[in-house]
Amino acid sequence: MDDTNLDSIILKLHDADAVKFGEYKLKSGIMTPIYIDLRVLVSHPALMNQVASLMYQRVQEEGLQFDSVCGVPYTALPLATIICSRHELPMLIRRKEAKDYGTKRVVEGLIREGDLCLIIEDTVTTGSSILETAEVLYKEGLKVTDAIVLMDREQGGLPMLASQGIKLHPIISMFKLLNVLQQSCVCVFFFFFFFFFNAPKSPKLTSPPELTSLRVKENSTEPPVAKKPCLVKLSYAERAGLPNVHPLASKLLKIMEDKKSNLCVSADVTNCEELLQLADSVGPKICMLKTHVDILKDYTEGFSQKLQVLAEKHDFLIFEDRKFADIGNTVKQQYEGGLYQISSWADIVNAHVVPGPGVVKGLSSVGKALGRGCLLIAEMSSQGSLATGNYRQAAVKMAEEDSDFVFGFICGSAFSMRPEFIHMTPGVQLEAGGDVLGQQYTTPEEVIYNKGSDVIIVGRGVLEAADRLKAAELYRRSGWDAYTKRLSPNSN
Ligand code: 5BU
Repeated sequence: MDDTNLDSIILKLHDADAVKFGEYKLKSGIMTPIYIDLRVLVSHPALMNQVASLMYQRVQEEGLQFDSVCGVPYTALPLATIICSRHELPMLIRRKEAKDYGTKRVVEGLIREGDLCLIIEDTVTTGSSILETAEVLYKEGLKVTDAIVLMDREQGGLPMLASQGIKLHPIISMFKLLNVLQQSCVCVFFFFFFFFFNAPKSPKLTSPPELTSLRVKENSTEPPVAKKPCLVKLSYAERAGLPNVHPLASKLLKIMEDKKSNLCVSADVTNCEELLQLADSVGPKICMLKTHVDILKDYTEGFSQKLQVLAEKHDFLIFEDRKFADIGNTVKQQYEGGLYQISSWADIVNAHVVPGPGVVKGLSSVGKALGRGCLLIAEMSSQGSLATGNYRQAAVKMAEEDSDFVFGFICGSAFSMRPEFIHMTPGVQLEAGGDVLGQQYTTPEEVIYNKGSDVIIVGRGVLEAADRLKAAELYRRSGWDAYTKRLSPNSN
């Protein structure tokens, strides 16, 4: 999809007053500072046509097969009508109430048992409207596997529908909408933070009081599904059980919950014996051990076997921080071959997104069958990193496209609203600061509580301590306290 076209439509939607800022109650009962009202489209026929084109373009890009199209009443009805009329597709109309005279039908149009119906919707929050329409269609003997939606508020609709067998294809995410508007309207910046991070308490972010009062909050009439729309409010255990979670992510989240640890120690030492001793010592305190196998002076195959035994003994995952960054065919060989044969012992590896999706495809062709997983580097902790702005969005897109292998990100803060993705942050020490070579440090509290990330990655904070085990325990406790504080109902 052409990004410029999408940006221009977002701006037009804003101009048409389809995006409103204030204090609104959604159908689900959730209070929100951002209301998307696409009913206004009927008064803007040119924009309505553009939106319909965008939706049909998505249908084609996804190669969706279906026998009929049904718009969720009422806002999506004209959109479905335009699409069907333009492309001569059979349409169905779902009545909100059955007629009490004549045929008393709840769905108008030609219905053939077993036909596949594509749902069109304007905005999705929890996904309940789409599900309601799908249930009416099921009763008529129709099947529903896909739904196209213009705006996804990213409040649990996608995973909820997926758990019901309906794949949602959103065109504009809330993240994208706010990103585009932010570039043309400074105040949106604040909504962006309030919406996505439930008002982080970073001292750097000062906000006008009137905006603070518009913070997204769940009220007493919260919807039955997607109980906690903000991912940072879900516990690791809850996320481990989500229908779409990658098995390795689920395993990691369970380890984190069981061991009360969101600490990954970065074992940046240069000989195997020292690394194994470190792993054995800090093993009970960590959920993951990160390696740089190519800094070991004396690597042997026996070493990786011993490391796996320790991982089993102490119940942690092994993450080789290899940062693959080549074409698919090359990374495939780097991952499975060479001296280190990384795929044979590392549960997790990571990759830069610079090469494009081929890097993930190459790694996945080796790792998926072995049950391995991959993290994409969306941001780096080093000063002057070029991984900013759209770069992060590109990483999200790549992760979503290969979510059967990619299960999370290396980043400074949480940004994906899909709770099945895990955010991990390096550059962590108990005191903020940096080193002389551009590394920048943030505290566990800032990373986990304010920035909403899930895992702290700590190297020298532990390695340079006089007592490494004691230091690991300090970091474990600090990261865990920040997490429990984030989950507490009183936290923002
Ligand atoms: P430190 O000693 O806590 O600064 O070590 C951090 C580790 O995390 C080190 O192994 C880095 O290679 C790794 N790292 C990082 O610091 N920043 C990044 O953005 C990425 C990895 Br990606």
